[in-house]
Amino acid sequence: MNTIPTDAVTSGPVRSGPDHPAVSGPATEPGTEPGTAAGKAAETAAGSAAGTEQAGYLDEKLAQVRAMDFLQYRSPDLPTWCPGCGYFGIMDAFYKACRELNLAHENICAVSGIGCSGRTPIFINSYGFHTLHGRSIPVATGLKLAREDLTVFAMAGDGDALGIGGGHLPHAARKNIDITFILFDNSIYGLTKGQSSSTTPYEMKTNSHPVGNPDTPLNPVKLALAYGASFVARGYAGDPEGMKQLIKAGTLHRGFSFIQILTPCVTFDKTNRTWKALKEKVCSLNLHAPAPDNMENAMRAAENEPYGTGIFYQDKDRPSYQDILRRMQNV
Ligand SMILES: Cc1ncc(C[n+]2csc(CCOP(=O)(O)OP(=O)(O)O)c2C)c(N)n1
Ligand code: SF4
Repeated sequence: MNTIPTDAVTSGPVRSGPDHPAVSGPATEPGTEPGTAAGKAAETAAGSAAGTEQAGYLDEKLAQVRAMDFLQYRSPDLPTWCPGCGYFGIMDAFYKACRELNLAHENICAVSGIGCSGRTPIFINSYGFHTLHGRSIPVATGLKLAREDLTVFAMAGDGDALGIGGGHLPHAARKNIDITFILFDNSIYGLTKGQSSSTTPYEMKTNSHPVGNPDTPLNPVKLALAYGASFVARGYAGDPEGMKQLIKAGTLHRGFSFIQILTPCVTFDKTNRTWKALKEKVCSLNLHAPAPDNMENAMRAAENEPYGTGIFYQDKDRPSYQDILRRMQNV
């Protein structure tokens, strides 16, 4: 499993923050007293060695980033997210997926609702809609129906998609609208400062429920399966390579693709979905059967593997909404 410190260096801020401390200062050699002349000389030497090592590391990473050529999908606007936010990793994976699919900038449209996750279209070098709260899916649906040639992404936080916008997911899924929906699931309202969301665990203390959340959380993967999504997957913000593969697969899938990304809100959740907790719990999905089109299997995994990542379900044969409309118009 790749983790943020090794892979997502291009999204600078993700390397700092509570669970990803910045590169630590020079260490003093054992046996040299800090503060003495010998100690200071040792500190200076260690410091310059560490500096050289860090510069070498950064040069190497920069060369890798240039070779991958995915920064063309980033807009010139710098994200305003908190240092350490998982969203940097998600966007890193998104840019790389676009690059590897060789998507034409002018044929991509990213549609978001409201929230920290709502800002994503601003940071993509493509067309985009920053719509109303909870409305990324219906706007993306309308766009796709009007312009089938576009690659349409809908992006939303857990509050946006499953709270105020929770009525839209079932219909895009059951109709099999050919869009890719990315759920930025940090299990909290980030933008409005840490209220409980539809995926906040039972009894977790939040700014809206200081003595504990009284509500039972939704299971987004189970919902997507029950609603009839033809592609259902889960990724982790600390695994850019895994997310990139899922976004690519979801984009190539003809029909409604649902991708839940487990991601931390480092500012308003210090106890539940932290980098540390996610790193310990996230694992590859164990589906107990090879075929991803086995619904029973997928449902069991959705119930039993809350931190399993990978593709839960894919039905490649189901016609998309537009395929159905075309067929009906031709009879
Ligand atoms: C109609 C309406 N109701 C409430 C709000 C306040 N509001 C803005 S974003 C948000 C929730 C954001 O949480 P989430 O969707 O999980 O996204 P995140 O900020 O964590 O990315 C709320 C309640 C609003 N902008 N509009
Ligand atoms: S408040 Fe949370 S979700 Fe929003 S940018 Fe900061 S860390 Fe990310």
